[in-house]
Amino acid sequence: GTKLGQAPPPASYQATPWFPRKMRDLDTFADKVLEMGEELDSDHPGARDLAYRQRRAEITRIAKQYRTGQPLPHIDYTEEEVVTWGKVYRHLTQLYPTHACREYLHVFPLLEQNCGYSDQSIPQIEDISRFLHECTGFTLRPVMGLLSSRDFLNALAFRVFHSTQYIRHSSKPLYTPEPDACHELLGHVPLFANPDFAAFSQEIGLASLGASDEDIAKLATIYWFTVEFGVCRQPVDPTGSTASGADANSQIRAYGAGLLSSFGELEYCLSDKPKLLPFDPSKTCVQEYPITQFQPVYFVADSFRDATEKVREFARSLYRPFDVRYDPFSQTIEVLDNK
Ligand code: HBI
Ligand code: FE
Repeated sequence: GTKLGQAPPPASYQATPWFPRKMRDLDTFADKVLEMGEELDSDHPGARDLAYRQRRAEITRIAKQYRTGQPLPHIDYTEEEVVTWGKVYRHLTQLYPTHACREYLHVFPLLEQNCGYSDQSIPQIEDISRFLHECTGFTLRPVMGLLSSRDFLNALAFRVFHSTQYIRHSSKPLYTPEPDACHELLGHVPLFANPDFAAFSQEIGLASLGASDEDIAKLATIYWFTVEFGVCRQPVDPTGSTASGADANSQIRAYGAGLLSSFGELEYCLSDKPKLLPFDPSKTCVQEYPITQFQPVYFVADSFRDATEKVREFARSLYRPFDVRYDPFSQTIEVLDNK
């Protein structure tokens, strides 16, 4: 309830939007995709390949039917899909030692040992989800395609990441206009095994529960410049490369999934071409960005812990008439009506 002396809600905050309170509530997202769920755009590399479109429809249908508590769908990948995955895998793994952050490099061999990561086969999200759960409590859920920012971020509050299972079209192995399994499994998955990164991701998710549309847009922009396109400063590895923005004692490395899953942009982001700015949620949240070109601007985090603290402080500055807390034992959101 409203306490005496408390500022009234800003005009931009209407009634509290619905948000998931328990794990099963995420089932309501299953058929709410924005685009690319069942149809492909006319400029999609696979748009005129009937066999590809049927394959996409099959994998999409499987995601649509998934419900909380069921085993995660096993996909029998075709030879062609494995070949495409293998090309992406070999290209990217060649760059990781000099371009990926140390947390990513620490986890990657564990995924090879425990989850079947290799250039010869596509790992199954069931195996990955079990591994992540043991590391940080993160789990994966299949998804048809792009969710709204609100739904996608809300799931992060539960340490749930929505993962597509289809593979990009074989005609353009190093390009995809949308998230695919290569992006999810090579770009996103490794860092969800890191406790500090898991906490950071959940922090954005918690801030998104019941947030105004305006604040969701800000949080989605923060997500974009961190989880998708974040770079970080870390101590120099004497065997590694140096990049712009680094000094004698520090170097810049990539941790964003959009970078770690893109051969071209992973090289570009550490070159002297883009502009680097310090990560500061109140500034980052209003930065404009292109979605179909390399980013002109990246934000540099000092550490995942520092970034988490900054997002928590930023979230406190947003208006919401309650606090939230995640209870991992019951997998529910507690709403603290204390404001
Ligand atoms: N949906 N399935 C899916 N995967 C994403 O990576 C994703 C999404 N919806 C929105 C989104 N990412 C972000 O760009 C932000 O809007 C949160
Ligand atoms: Fe992504």
